[in-house]
Amino acid sequence: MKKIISGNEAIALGFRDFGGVFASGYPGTPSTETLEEVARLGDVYCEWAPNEKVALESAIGGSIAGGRSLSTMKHVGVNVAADALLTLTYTGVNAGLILMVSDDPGMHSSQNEQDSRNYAKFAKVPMLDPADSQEAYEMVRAGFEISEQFDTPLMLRTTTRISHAKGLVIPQEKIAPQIGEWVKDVPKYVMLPNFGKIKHVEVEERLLKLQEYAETTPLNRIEMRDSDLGIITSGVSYQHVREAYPNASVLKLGMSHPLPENKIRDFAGSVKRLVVVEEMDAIFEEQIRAMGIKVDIGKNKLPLCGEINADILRVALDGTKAETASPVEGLPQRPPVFCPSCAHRGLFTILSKLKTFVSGDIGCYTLGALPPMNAMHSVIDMGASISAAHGMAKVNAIAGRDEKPVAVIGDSTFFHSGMTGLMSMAYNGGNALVIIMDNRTTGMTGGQENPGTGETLQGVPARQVEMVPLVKALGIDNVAELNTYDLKETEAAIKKGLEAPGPYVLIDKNPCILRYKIRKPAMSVEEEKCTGCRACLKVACMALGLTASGEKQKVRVDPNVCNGCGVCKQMCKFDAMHEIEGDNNANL
Ligand SMILES: Cc1ncc(C[n+]2csc(CCOP(=O)(O)OP(=O)(O)O)c2C)c(N)n1
Repeated sequence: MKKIISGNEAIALGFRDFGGVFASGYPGTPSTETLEEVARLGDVYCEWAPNEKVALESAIGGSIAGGRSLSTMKHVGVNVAADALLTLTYTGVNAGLILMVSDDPGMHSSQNEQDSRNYAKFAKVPMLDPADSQEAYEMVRAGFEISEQFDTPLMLRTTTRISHAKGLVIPQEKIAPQIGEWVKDVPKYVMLPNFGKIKHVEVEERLLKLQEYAETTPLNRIEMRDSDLGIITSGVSYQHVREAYPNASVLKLGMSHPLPENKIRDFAGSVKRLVVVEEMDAIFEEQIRAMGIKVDIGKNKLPLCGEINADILRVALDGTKAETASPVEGLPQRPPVFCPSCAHRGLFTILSKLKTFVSGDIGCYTLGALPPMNAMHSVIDMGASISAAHGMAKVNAIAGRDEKPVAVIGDSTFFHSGMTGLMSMAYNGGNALVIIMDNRTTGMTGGQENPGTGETLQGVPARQVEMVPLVKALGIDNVAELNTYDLKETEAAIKKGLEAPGPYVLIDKNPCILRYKIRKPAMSVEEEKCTGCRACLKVACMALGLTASGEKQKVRVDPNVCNGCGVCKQMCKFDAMHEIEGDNNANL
């Protein structure tokens, strides 16, 4: 039956339909829904790993044991998994192994804009680049076949638009999972230098064979139309090319690594003007130029940063201005803010007041860096809060500066890669205050399960890792609990942690109100008592607003949005805020 589904859902369906046995991933936009959909489909085993390295290594194990395996992650996740990937390429696979990676051109929801095609080149593995949901589905089958035929892991790359846009998928006949033998093969799977040297030669030979395959596979196709303009492209850029230049001839690369040199040469020879259209890095263009082929337009006109669309193409290729409607002007800015009654709000209200240096991390709490909190001063990658704070404290000590940094990290990020930093801090005699916002979910990516939630990806009860014993086991003696809904208590606890010598860990255990659907009575403002001082607005809650202009403006609470955490009430010196009695937020 035909379906209209996203690229992520299509990959999940392909995994289910084409003999998938084992899948492991770590959430990250825009890849997250893939594994959630595998879980929803239900027929195939899948799980969340605590980080991408573990996810890929588990999938490697699945493949060695004979089951077609999948590992899913966002682009930056491959950095975490790269150690495994760069040697996996030597061992090769037993059953087919696909690493699905989702890039985020335009950085809709990411800390950088890296182009994963670099990893395919770097790791010398084949990469497929679907241009719509149907291709995403079919490329799972092709991916498993290539992986098994060439004894290689394969990268299946999407970008945000391919992952999230919905399109038609016509499912194909299912291939039943067949679990192969679990064979001991030391020279293949034990990458000691002597075996590795042999394997490296094989990897180079494999790449040549893959190049030959790329020449003939229908995954790379030439669509000859008008020969005045020829465009080489792949993935979502193919859609933009077709929209902007429906009459142009196109070489569509479904396989974005390795490239089919002869096919490219033939195509270039058959068109008058050659254009290479690719988002982000000039991966194709550099290789095509290195083949000695003249590229008329590439990154000399097209952007290296952000997404491409049909308008950008038209402007770059022949300077024609797009005739699309311009966006409505004058709309109010809506910067992202913490959810009403999120436990992170109280923490940042106090950190903002104390003006300490906050070494931040990646999660919902990163919003603490934005106005009006302005209370996070570095954010690099997942887990960096603790290790960076450690380095800061060491240099502060050398410089004779008496200031202790604060690291803020969430539970999922702590499990992902914060634990090793904390262990290092304990081991190396560090001196930072670490605040773990243990809201028992991976909030930022939509509330996924993790080793602390007590549930698996399927919602089945699971072993729940307790934070306090874990932190103590890593070598930290000073561990205390924190309740960020209580501002006075939070301020006192942070001051104590900053004054105490050595590493100090505070753990806030308030659960994510969205994930756990927590509802509290809403607040209201007693108008006579409100002086309009706006102290409560410092907590940056979207439930708070001002009364209509004209008279002296006072604060009002939207009861449909307020979730009664009471943090704003604690900011009010005039006792103007109260819970609405009996209100159980029935509107929500
Ligand atoms: C290497 C890497 N993998 C995945 C992500 C996507 N991501 C951003 S924040 C985050 C986890 C947030 O969870 P947590 O630390 O518990 O904080 P919360 O959002 O719940 O406050 C994830 C998975 C990323 N940015 N980098």
